[in-house]
Amino acid sequence: MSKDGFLYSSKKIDVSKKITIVASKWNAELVNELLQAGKAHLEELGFTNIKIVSVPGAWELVHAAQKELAYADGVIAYGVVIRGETTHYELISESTAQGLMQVSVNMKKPIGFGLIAVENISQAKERTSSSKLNKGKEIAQSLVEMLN
Ligand code: RBF
Repeated sequence: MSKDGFLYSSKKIDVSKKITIVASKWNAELVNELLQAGKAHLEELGFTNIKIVSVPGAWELVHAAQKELAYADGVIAYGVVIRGETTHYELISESTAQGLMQVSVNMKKPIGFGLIAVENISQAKERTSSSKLNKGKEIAQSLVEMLN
């Protein structure tokens, strides 16, 4: 069980597993909040084999995830897509989501899906700020559960 009461299965967590966090530079400040929360949770559990890979935008998360899964046991992908700032919103958010799912199925390895797709910057802050609903930890918990 993690500190906040999230229940992992009774099996001991294998903290030797290799995890790569892929994170996009678009909306970097917000993405960094997710990354820090996720990484801190993994470290709290005892994972030491954590690699961070930075990519230009959400679109590139798919390629990086596939490349990393050639040797990593699992990947967490963090990105923020904001509708207000991009007419590409649907294209980017949907294709990234589908791409990550496809990679996970093809590589037969889990991916923590941390693409935050929102209407505006205030919703984005709501889901990423460490004082609010930061989703970074929750997504890391899902990956650990799947690795387990
Ligand atoms: N990447 C993001 O991670 N979040 C975004 O909100 C975002 N908006 C974009 C809007 C436009 C108009 C374009 C052209 C790109 C955007 N990208 C965004 C970057 C995209 O994920 C990718 O890095 C670039 O298209 C280069 O391949």
